[in-house]
Formats: sequence, structure tokens, C-alpha cells
Amino acid sequence: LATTLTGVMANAAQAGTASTAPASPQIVPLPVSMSTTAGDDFTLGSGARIVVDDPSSVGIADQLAAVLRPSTGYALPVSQGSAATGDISLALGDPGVPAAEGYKLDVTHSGIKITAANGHGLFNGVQTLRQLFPVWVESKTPQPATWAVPGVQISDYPRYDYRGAMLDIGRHFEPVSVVKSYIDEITAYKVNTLHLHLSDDQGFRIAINGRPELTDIGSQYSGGTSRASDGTTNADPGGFWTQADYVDVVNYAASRFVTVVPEIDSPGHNNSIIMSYASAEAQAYKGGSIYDPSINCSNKKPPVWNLSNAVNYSALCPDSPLTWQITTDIIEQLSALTPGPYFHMGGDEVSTALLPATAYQSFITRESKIVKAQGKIAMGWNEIGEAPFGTDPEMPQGVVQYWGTSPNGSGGDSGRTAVQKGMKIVMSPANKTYLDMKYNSSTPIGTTWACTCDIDVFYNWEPSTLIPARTVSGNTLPAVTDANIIGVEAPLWTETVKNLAQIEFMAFPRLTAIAEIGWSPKAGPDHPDRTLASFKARDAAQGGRWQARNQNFYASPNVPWG
Ligand code: TNX
Repeated sequence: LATTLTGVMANAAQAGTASTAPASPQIVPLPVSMSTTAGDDFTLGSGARIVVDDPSSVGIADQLAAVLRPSTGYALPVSQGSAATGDISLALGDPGVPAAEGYKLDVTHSGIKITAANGHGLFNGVQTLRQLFPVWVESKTPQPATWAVPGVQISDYPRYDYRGAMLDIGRHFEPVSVVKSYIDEITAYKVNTLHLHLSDDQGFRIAINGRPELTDIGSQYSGGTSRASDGTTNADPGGFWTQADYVDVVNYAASRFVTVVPEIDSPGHNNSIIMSYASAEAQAYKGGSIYDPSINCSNKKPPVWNLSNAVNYSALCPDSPLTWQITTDIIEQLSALTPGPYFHMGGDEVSTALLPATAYQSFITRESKIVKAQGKIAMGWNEIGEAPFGTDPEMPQGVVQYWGTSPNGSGGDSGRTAVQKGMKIVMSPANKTYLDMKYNSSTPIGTTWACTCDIDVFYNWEPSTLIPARTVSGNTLPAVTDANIIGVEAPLWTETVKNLAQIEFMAFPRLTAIAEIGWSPKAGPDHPDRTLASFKARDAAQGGRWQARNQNFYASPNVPWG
């Protein structure tokens, strides 16, 4: 899977002798407005400083220095005060664009200045600035380049507040270091939300105080593509995070202005919980003291480790007191460790044979009230919209993550009924955002149930018109529009994905398309570069950056790499 672009590396080798004129800006996601000033280019010199006007910006300046120092070999001290000619300045103030995450970036021959109302805006401006330098700026070792940046004036701010990436560490366990690398990679494209799918049938990945069995038993395997019939012999190794690990990730994310959304999927997709209480292992654990098969309603399905990619075979029993004790412990503990506003309840793909629709709805209703009691907003996949959000006064809020693939017909009704109830929507249509889908039939990993789809498919859709209104027997269900949509997310499920190189291979370049849909203004006459052709040309410029960073990606033949 290792990807190399020989053309780009050849260019890198010639960097020292190449012309000193900077390349024209190739920014992903496309900024709201940008103009270039020919002849007013800036060249970073060995004596440059990174200057902040407020001590709260030192951390962001340090992050910029951590990119620039290894590749330039310059000292680039971070200092507080006023910038001089040749410096990079990060200034707090009114950028003249929406404050939440907006920034202004000005490059002239005498210096670089990023202005924002807050740290998140400065951070976003820094990500744009990185893309204005030659690609070798991302290298971890000194490069003989001329560090020229084109003269530009950029004003920029996001279209949607929620721009997410999901990583499933339930199917395949990933250590904290991998997730931190992924945070570094997604934030380069201004993704601001990391949804962590922390458990699934194949494994439970976060320690819960007072319930060591959930990880001692529930985390021991990972899923995989081929399983022996006894379910275990071919299993990939499992693992779990301590709560300190989770806090480490949350803090790392926060230092990069990323909100973590924790998900414990229920009532389905959690054979790992059921196995922790209702299996032979549970019976043998601590003298059988925690064994309680009531969690697996009437043993409707036998409790065996099923590490295949099968779905629909597990459900927590709503009638078991244990179900609610565990659910409450998990939601209380994770909510207390999570500064962000959401708790993701999952809620997808529960077999009606295991849990009839009314039982499912009352499960989601009860769970969402536990989430609300912890001060969090309940979030879940499509199906949670069947519960009485908005109509039950105790569950006024909720966010539906739309993952359907046929939005025009009844497939979009979960979105329509959710907005009718006043719920908000995150758009993750599986055939346009699922990073575990194969690029084409010869992609060595991934699945195909939603599509085989490359960058064009990921780029060519518009959230605000994806789910139009639909009339069913004289009753018109509303369209899902930007009034309802809080953003977009690209999930990466890991049934077939094991390590960072594979995560990168599936995510890049497609994640950048979702990042642009989430950040950049809608396509239209005011934004002539918000097109697939322009996007591909700009994305092509990212390949050299990934290569310089030693980040894997898929060298799609659909991108005109340099
Ligand atoms: C569907 S979409 C799932 C996941 C799988 C994924 C594989 C959704 C909410 N559930 O459990 O991992 O497809 O693409």
C-alpha cells in the first residue's frame, strides 16, 4: 500500500536548484476569498521569528514552528511583542470575517500576518499558510529549498460548524499514537471534529471504572476479514485505552481545536459487552461474580465471539437491570471526561428479531435521557430519529447522523422525519463519505456495500440538496436544508483496516473532498474555483506534502499529481 509519487520526489531533490518564484497557491479547502499580488512574494529567512501579540497564542506559534524548523533548519524563535520585517505574525483582533473559526492571512514581501478573533481562527490560518510554502516544508529533515511564499490576501471562514472524521477503533484497536497522527493529518484540512467509535461487536476499547470485565474480556480481540469457525484463532490482537489515554487524546485534540465525540454503540453492535457478562469467559471470570446472562435477552442469539464482519447479531436486553447499570456507568464516565457537547449513542442496525421497533424506540428514549442528564446532546445514526425527540419534553435535542445511500426515496425519510422533529443533521451518506469503501475493484482493503468510489464521487455532492422533500400518500415530508444541517463527517470503519498506513491509504485523498464540502462556500458563480476540476488540481498539490511528511495515501489516477 505504500504510495510514492516519483515525480514529486524528483522535484524535491532539485529543490535547491529550482527557481525561487513560489508556486501559485493551491489551497484545500478552498478559501472564501483569495487574491494574489504578483511580485509581492515573501521569502522566509534564517533570522525570521514567529511573533505573537498575546501569550495565549504561543501554543499555536509553537505548532507552526514545529512544522517549519525541521525542514528549513532555521531557529524560528517564538516571541511575544511586535513583528518586524521578515517575521511571521499571529495577531488577535477583528479579522473582518465571522469570528468563530475565521481568519485573515496577508503575505507581502515584508512579512506574513495572520489575524483572527481567537486561537481557532489563528490555527486555521496556520494550516493555510503551510500550504503556501513549497511542499518540502512538511519534511522532517532539512531541505535545500528557497522558502518562498506567494503574495496573497486571504479572508476565510467555514460554511459548517461540524466538520468531522470518524475512526472506528472497535473493529480494529488502534493505540493513542495512531489517533494523534490522524488528528495531525485531518486538522491540516481544517477538520474540527473527531468522532471515536469506541466499541463494537468485535471489541470494547475504553476502561470503565468498576467494570474491568468490559476490557479484560471485551477488548481481547480485533475483527478481521477471515475468521476461523471457532471465531478466535485468526483474530487480530485487541486492546483498549485507559481513561488517562482517552484524556490524552481529548487534550491533544483540544490543542488542535478538535472536539472529540465519543460513541459507544447500543443497543446493537455490542457483542463485546454481551460477551463480557454472558459468555463462558464471563462465567470463569472472578469466580463467576459478574456473570449475568440477562443482558442477552432470553439468549436469543448464543453468546459466542463473532469476529467476522457480520452485523445485526447482538442487542443489549432492555429488560435487564444490568443493561442500564452498564449504560449509565459508561455515559456518566465518558461524559465527565469529554469537554465537547455530544455523546454518540450509535443506535444503528439492530435486528427487529432481537429488538422489535417499539422496544428499540423506548431503548433510545431511555438512553437519550441518561445522556441529557449528563449535560450532553444525544447523537446517533439515522435510526435514532424513530424515537420521540422533540415531542417528548425530556428529550428536546438530538443530532442524527445520516448514513443512507438513497436519499431521494424512502431512504431519506429518516432525515426528513428527524428535521420534522427539530433534530439537527450531520451528513455522512455512505456512498459519498465512507472512507472504508474501496476506490475501485482492485483496492486491496475496504468493502463495497455502499459503493466503489474515488475522489470524484466524494466531491460531487451538495449537502443542502441531498434530501429533497417527499410526498407520501398526500403527506409531505420536509427537505433537509442548511437550516437543519450542522455539518458533514467522513467515517472510517475498520473491519479491514488495521494500522496507520492503511488508515491513511483509505482516507487520503478522499477525506480532503469532505473537508472542502464542510468548509468552503457552496459552488456557484461567486466561487468559480469550487469545482471538481479545480479541487483535483489543488488536491494534486497535497500529494507532495503527504509524501514529504511520510504520510501514506492512494495515488488515485483521477488526480493530476505533479
Ligand atoms: C455500516 S453505517 C455500519 C457499520 C459498518 C459499515 C461498514 C453504520 C451506522 N453501520 O457498522 O462498519 O457499514 O461500511
